[in-house]
Amino acid sequence: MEKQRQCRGCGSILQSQDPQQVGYLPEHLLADAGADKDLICQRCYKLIHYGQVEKKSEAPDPNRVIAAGLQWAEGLLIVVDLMDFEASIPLGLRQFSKGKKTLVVVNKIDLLPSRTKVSEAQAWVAKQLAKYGIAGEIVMVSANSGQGIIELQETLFGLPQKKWLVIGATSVGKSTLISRILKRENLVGKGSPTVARFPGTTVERVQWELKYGVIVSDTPGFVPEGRLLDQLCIKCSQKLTPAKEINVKVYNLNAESGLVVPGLVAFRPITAIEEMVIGFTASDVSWQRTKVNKFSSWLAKGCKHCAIKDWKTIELDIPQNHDLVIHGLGWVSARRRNLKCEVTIPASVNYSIRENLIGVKNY
Ligand SMILES: Nc1nc2c(ncn2[C@@H]2O[C@H](COP(=O)(O)OP(=O)(O)OP(=O)(O)O)[C@@H](O)[C@H]2O)c(=O)[nH]1
Ligand SMILES: [Mg+2]
Ligand SMILES: [Zn+2]
Ligand SMILES: [Zn+2]
Repeated sequence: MEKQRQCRGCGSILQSQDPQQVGYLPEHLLADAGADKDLICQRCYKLIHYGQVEKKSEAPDPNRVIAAGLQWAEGLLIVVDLMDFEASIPLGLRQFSKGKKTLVVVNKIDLLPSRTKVSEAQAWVAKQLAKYGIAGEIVMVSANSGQGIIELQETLFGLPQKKWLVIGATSVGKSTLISRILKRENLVGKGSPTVARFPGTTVERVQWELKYGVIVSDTPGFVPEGRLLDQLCIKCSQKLTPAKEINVKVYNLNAESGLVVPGLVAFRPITAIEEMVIGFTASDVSWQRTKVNKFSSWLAKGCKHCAIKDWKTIELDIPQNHDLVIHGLGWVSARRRNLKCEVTIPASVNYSIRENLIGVKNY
């Protein structure tokens, strides 16, 4: 039987039968390529050269691919997204990481407002991880800017484990991280993992050999339960993936005025007095201040492709200096005192209340 060949960008098994499925490459390109040539599928080609694909393709079950990777690995690089922390925590991994060396790589620190110190965010992460029962050395990085990557490489090269599985939720930046390491090692000649601003880019496991026999393996991200980002069309999920420093805005709200992200969420304090609220979102979306009686018309203004039909409205107390996080969207923060509020979100989306990531800390 002819050996199956893999796309070097996303790991898909190359095929010439179905353009709708991952790994498609027209027959003449696949048949004519020399056996040692690195190939990339049509979807990766479009992503790399035009930064775009129109539709999500059908892909293998990421959990099956991750499970096979766990059998192979000696060490785990668990990647989490600092800007979508709760949603990207791999709770299911706790049982698999036993007996394996684990590094928790906290990515996207370049998106922190410039006033927030990385050391302060790291202390916050340590406290949160302890709550979730996740152990492992924490390394704060930005795969995009390269911050923290030298430290990560030095840690990796100093350890006896050689087989490292890079693992985490979709879109946390696993492929960008590997790509950044390959660049630093001058290994880009061998191609690099495909990166895209929407979830589900990597579809099979792809391995890269670094110095000292260290192998890093890219994996497809697991899809977190209740994260808005995964439930939207490609265009909308691109908007919710922050590219630049996150949006931070202060609002004074009362019982008649609240905040919306059109088509996605509405938030209002239930209070007699004026409240100061800080809203955080990705660079390309923002909370908008509006009258509470306009909420339903704003919520109806969603994208046609991912129009949301089922909503839930929840009454909550946000303690002072805590955030209400809408998974995969952003958060609002109560500053002056505890805040009683009401939030309307898609029925399938989760939320969390946590200590401030950005701002006042009482450690
Ligand atoms: N600002 C910023 N964006 C990042 C960083 N790392 C990755 N990204 C962006 O996050 C998005 C997803 O990156 P990928 O590397 O494709 O993420 P992944 O974890 O491999 O995703 P899947 O393959 O879908 O599981 C892209 O838009 C990246 O540019 C970072 O350090 N900072
Ligand atoms: Mg990837
Ligand atoms: Zn590909
Ligand atoms: Zn949409």
